[in-house]
Parts: sequence; structure tokens; C-alpha cells
Amino acid sequence: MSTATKLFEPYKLGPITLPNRLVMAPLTRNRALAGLVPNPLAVEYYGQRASAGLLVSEATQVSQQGQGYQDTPGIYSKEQVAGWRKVTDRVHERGGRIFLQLWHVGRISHVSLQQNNQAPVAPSAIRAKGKTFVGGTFADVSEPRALTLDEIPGIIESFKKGAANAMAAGFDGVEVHGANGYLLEQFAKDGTNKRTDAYGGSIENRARLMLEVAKVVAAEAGAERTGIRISPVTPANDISDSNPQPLYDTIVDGLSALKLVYIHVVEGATGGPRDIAPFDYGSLRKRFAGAYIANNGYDFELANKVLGANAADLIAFGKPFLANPDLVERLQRGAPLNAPDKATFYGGGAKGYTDYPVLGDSLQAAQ
Ligand code: 8OZ
Repeated sequence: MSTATKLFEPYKLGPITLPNRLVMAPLTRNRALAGLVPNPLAVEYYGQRASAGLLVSEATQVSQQGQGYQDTPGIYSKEQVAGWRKVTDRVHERGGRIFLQLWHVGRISHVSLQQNNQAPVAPSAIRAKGKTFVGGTFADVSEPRALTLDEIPGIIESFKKGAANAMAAGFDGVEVHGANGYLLEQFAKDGTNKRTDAYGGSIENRARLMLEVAKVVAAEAGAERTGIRISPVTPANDISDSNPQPLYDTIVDGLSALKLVYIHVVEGATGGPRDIAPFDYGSLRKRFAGAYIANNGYDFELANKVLGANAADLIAFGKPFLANPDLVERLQRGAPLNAPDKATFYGGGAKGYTDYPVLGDSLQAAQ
């Protein structure tokens, strides 16, 4: 336990000083209320976790079209902005910092979530093998339709508006969701993108939408307050690419040129094995001028090892933060961690959301 750790050292992320290197990863919780407005319980949930170096919100759709699961919050209506404002106020009162994750699911959706039961949109009309949670149950995702070239500016605009709304709601910055098989990754990877226009074919063309979105979001929020999440080799949501290394080398070169403040990299299969496919993450770190946030299956030991080797600047923890509001303190003290309860990850109320105990609680309970 006496191993030196950088985990609790401060880090300067653009204009913001983080008190430690722990990031709370974005976590989908499906508890938004009518109008897809953040639940008042979300105020408590994020506030409880304010000791993280940086919180990243759950994935938040930039438009109705961008929604793919029931009860996920949005950032496109006045009511949603007002709901998020309560979250950011609470996090700031508790001394924390929070970015909002901007999301468009693309083909990972269901007609019942779309305006007039229309088909979800995608780079190409290829249905994903997979399910989404909708109407209280798991259903096959719907057959998507291919976006026309003249619809693409509207997609970019929806991310721009989402970034403006997030900043109006008091977020410290935004993270573009470019990972886990959703729209921007569907354009980037060749298993889902069969287009023959400027957004398909070559690596440059497939990277185009992610980079154009990153550019407008950075112009809106400030590049020094804009990060992006990517997952070069994940198979999540039936995504695949025949040659991810040059694709992501190119994407990260583009992101570095845009001066984004961080890349948040899901290493391996999202929520699964880290070694699912060979990939040189060091190449991304070398190419990118800003911070490298490493994610996926990290524990205290691996975090120390990777920070110690200077292979990452920050480490994002998902399930450990979900189940341990005081994760920073627990790791500092070498205290045991609460186990996450899968049954309450998605949907529901306070149970499994705001009722995970902090260290003082368990001491009291033991007395
Ligand atoms: C779990 C369930 C639904 C969505 C992601 C936004 O994987 C998600 C997600 C995770 O990025």
C-alpha cells in the first residue's frame, strides 16, 4: 500500500484544476422524468460524487432523434436545461466539476422513441444486431434509414446547440460521445458506414463527421472545455472496423489539431475484456496534445501502474463510482468498496442510485 500514486495529485485540465486524477465515467441510469428532464434525485446522485476530480454526466441526447433508450435525459429543451442547472449548482456547491456528455445514438434506437414512429438514422441502412430498453422491456433495435447528405448539417447543428445548452446549464465543459457504437462511431467505422459521398469510404471521409462535430462543439464551449470519448476496438452495439489503428490515428490527429482538452479512451471492449484486440493506445497518447483519460476495468492497482508509467493523465472509473460516492476517500484510505447492484443500473428510483453508503455511514451502521 505504500506504492507511490499520482492518483491523488492535482491535474490542470485546460483552465480547470482537478484536485485528483479520478474521473467518474459517464453512466446511463434511465431515471429522467417527463420531458426527459433530469430527475431531482440526479441532483443528489451527482452531488454525492463531487469529490471526483471530474464528473462526466450520463450520456445525454442532443435531440429527440438522438435518443435510443427510455428515460435518458436530453439537453435540447428549456426544461432540460433548467433541470441540469440544478445538478451543476449542487456539484459546484459541493466543490466539484462536471462535464455533460453529448449523445446521438444513431441506429441504436427504436421507432417508438422517434418522432411519428420514423426509422432511426444511421450512415447506412444497416440494422444492428442488438436490443434497446424501451417501453419497460428489451426490444430489438429498429431498421435505420441512411441520412441524406443534406441532413448532416442538422446533425452537426444539434451537437452545437447541445453544447450551448450545456454551458447555459452551468457545466464546466462537454464531452462528445464518439464511442460505444453510437452515431459518430457508426460513421467512423467501416462495418456500419457504406456511404459513397464525402462522409464514407476513405478514413478521412469516415472521420469527417466526428471531427466536424468536435469542431463546432469546441467553438461553442471552448476547445479547452471540450473532450471526446472514443472506443477504437469495442464491439459494443454491433460496431466493427476492419483496420482501427490507422482510423484512430487519423481521428486523434484531427482532434489534436482542434486543441480539444482531452481524449477519453475506452480501452478494449466496453465493460468487458481489455485485451479483446491488439491496439496501440500509446500511439493515440503520443499524437494527442491534450490529456489522455484511460477507461475500462481500472482498479486502484492498474490505475497506479498506468499513471506511474505516464501512459495516462487521468483514470475514469464507472461501476466503482456508481457504487461508491466517496470512491476517492475509500481508495485513499485503502477502505473496502461497495459492490455495484446490476439490477438497479437502469431505471427505478433512489434504490441503487442515491443510497450507496459512504464510509461514515457504514461506521455508524456498525456501531
Ligand atoms: C449502457 C446502457 C445504455 C447506454 C454507452 C450510453 O455505452 C451508453 C449506454 C450504456 O455509452
